[in-house]
Amino acid sequence: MKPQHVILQGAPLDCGKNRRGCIMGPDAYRTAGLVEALESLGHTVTDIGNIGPAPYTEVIHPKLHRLSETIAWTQSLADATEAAFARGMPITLGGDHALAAGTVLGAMRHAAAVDRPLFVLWLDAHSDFHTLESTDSGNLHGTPMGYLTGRSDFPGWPDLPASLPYENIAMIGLRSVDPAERAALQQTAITRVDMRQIDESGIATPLGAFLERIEAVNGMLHVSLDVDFLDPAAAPAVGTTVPGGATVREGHLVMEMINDSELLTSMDLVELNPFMDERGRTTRLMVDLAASALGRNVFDRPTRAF
Ligand code: EXY
Ligand code: MN
Ligand code: MN
Ligand code: MN
Repeated sequence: MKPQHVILQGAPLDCGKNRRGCIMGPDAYRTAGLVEALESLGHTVTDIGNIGPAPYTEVIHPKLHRLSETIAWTQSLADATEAAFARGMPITLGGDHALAAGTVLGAMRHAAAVDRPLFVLWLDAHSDFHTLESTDSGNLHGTPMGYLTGRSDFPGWPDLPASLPYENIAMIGLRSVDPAERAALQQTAITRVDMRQIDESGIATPLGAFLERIEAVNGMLHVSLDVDFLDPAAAPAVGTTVPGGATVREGHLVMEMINDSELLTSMDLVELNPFMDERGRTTRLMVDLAASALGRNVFDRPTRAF
């Protein structure tokens, strides 16, 4: 990837589920050396620090956890991400996956302003495609794709400039999709790549096809990387572990292909729960993967030998 000016923004959002800990994510990435890793690749980095939610008053909802706070974060993160595009490439340090409602909305606004189509690569065990009605858990980190695609009303949430087209989404790594999500996904043109397909055919073929479609129309690419995309043996620091996930090499291959494509325009690193990590190894892996997406080869580490 050509040298970028990276805008790091911390989003210590912890309201998308009950288990606490993602609030510590942004500082864990900083501690693990994300800024230095990106600078060593030739990029310049501005860390704007941590963002907070827009002002809000929590109104207790009978089913949905911390709905008002999540809406307030969506507002502030959409504004911050849109503003960051004026200066460089936004990379958002989560925080749980509810934050993607705001970051992708910000990217959608920017894409509309520059008249380019936005594509989203969702690297996750889950589809996060619930509506406010279909979620059983009431955990809003399971809903950002439902919101962004406009498949249902999200009253009180920021308006979308337009719905994110299903054709512009690829979900890779799926292995925990609720029945209501599955039924809805089957009605869409979202590219869905589950772990069985990855086992049988590899991860490069569907990803390569998606990247080619983006390149063909001069699209922007937002990557939303959920820690639980990875196998919990490699990445234990997440509250929603699902066995049978992507290997370290599959993760790096995805990032290396993204780097080669020169298509990346924004990224989220989400669901890291440092409270559950083992001597920082999940955090370091996420830093390595982010660096791979922006230019580092896995065999080219300056600080650690194999
Ligand atoms: N589908 C489940 C739910 O709605 O509660 C689990 C969602 C987990 C979401 C994680 C972050 O990707
Ligand atoms: Mn997720
Ligand atoms: Mn997930
Ligand atoms: Mn559910």
